[in-house]
Amino acid sequence: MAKIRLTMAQALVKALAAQKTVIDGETLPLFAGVWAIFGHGNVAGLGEALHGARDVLPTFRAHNEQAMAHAAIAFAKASRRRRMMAVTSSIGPGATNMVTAAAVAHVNRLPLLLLPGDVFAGRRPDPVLQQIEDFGDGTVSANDCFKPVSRYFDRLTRPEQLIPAFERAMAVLTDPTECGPVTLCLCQDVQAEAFDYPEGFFAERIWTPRRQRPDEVELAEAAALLKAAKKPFVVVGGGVLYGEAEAELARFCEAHGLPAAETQAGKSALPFDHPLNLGAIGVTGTGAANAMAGEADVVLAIGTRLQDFTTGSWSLFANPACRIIGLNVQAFDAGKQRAQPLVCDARAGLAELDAALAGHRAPETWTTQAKAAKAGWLATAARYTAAGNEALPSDAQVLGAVQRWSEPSDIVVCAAGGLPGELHKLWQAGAPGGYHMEYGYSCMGYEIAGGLGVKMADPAREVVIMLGDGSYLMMNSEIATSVMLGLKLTIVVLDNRGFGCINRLQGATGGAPFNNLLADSRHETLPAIDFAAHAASLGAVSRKVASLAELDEALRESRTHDRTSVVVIDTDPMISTDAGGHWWDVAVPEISTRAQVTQARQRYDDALKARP
Ligand SMILES: Cc1ncc(C[n+]2csc(CCOP(=O)(O)OP(=O)(O)O)c2C)c(N)n1
Ligand SMILES: [Mg+2]
Repeated sequence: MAKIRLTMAQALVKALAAQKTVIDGETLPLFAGVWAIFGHGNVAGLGEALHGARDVLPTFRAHNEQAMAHAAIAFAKASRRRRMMAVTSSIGPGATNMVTAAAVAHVNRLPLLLLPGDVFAGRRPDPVLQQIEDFGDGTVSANDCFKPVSRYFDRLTRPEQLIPAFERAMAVLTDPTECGPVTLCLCQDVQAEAFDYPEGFFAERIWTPRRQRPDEVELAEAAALLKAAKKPFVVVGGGVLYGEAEAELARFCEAHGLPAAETQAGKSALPFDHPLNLGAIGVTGTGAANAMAGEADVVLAIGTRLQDFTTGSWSLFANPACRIIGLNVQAFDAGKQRAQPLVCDARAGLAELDAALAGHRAPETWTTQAKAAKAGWLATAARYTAAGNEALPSDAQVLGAVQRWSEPSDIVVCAAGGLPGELHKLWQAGAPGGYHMEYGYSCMGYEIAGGLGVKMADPAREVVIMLGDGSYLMMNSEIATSVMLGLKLTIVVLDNRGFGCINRLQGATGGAPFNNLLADSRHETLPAIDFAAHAASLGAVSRKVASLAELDEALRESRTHDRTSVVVIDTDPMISTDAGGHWWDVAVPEISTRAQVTQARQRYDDALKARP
């Protein structure tokens, strides 16, 4: 076979550009681009290669490696794992800056190709600048930190290793079951070394998502459980969106009279006003969903990891007879908590389960009960999101204002703080994908960079980022990148002057107000941070508003801007929506000199005893 002589970095870039996918009949590059911050570990090798390929594989520059990876992760999530991005850093600090983001992708099962530079394979100049030097192991570099947070990890110490490493990387990135971060560490000297690569390595390859069909026995068992159920219930996870199964899900629930509730990742799969959609489930769930989940005797959990927020730390499904059916592409998830596994793709699995149920319907009383519970919850929720006259609005009231202004095609983005709980309970998501919540790792600082990635995936939709002052301060630099790239974001900052949700959690576990709100933290001067001035300095249009009425006006204005706009509003740190929700297992000290802690421990022990 003909050979093409290239450096390893040139070959990698050429191979990346050759990967394609077909979406709605259009052939698109699988990799929409490469985020890059250069240093000595990647500028000469990979930097040269990316420059040569910039017309077929765009390179984007940002300000923080973690943020670049957040943007790439959000791009993949908003693209429903059908497209992805790569991120490259230098060695040392640039590389380890991406470790947290690798964990975000790992938890959320999202494809992300990380390309950190690495030390010299030839070790000639050791220790090179930023090389950590392990005293006992010559093969270790800082990049070994990626191993536990990568689904596939490799270090390229010879240029020809790229061929098998790339194959394995692609297999993981495109496999719905294995999907997650892949780290290819690129030794600096090896990036620059030339090799005769076979021409076929660069052949165009079209990736189509695999739709695994269910096993016959598992399907029969699952159908039997559902047919026998008196109170069947569906939990809708992110796998429904990744499987592009939202239409099948709606049909399935309607055909069999099944009430459903959504996890953070599954929200927006069913229309919020679908009569069988009871909204959020779990710790941040609606009263309606949680009441029904508490009675359910069979729970069909579709495409969910069943993390503690979904299961109320395994106290939510309180019916002693309750059985779970785990419909999941990944056997690891499908069998959790002694579930009846149904290992398959959501769309393929729902179609076959539908056929196996042969028109069977849940008891009419159960479905009717669900519809009534939903109506009751909507009335309750409306009280929390209505505008009031308080000096400081609650997060829910700000959410209400954003909701009333939003359009069905808008995408709301969030990740950490008190807002994820409020949004999960109260936000009425528009079109599928209109609710983008990173709540697998709930990583503060994901929001703005993530919003940028969402906008790149779906430029026609308005992206609205809601975040707290804490998340904003942790990572805001990509506001400047959004302005530079002409990618408009609307950012609403809820400033409650500290880590409001953790302060409330501290109080609930008996703790003294300590080290969460700025006022309760060691200080000489209480900070008065001007977020609007800060955002303006990064190039955004910005405005601080003094009331919900002014917020309405600022939001209306923001829709007319073509530049990123930031609206800041002060909120009450002490209030959150107390309706709905469920117990969450947060361990309280057994011994304390504080009476409040001892009392909280008593409540905790009682809750542990009450668990099913
Ligand atoms: C990177 C990271 N560090 C710490 C946490 C733990 N944590 C969760 S929410 C939170 C406070 C967030 O503050 P803010 O963004 O102001 O939101 P608020 O709680 O005030 O609504 C903290 C510290 C986290 N989720 N992510
Ligand atoms: Mg805050």
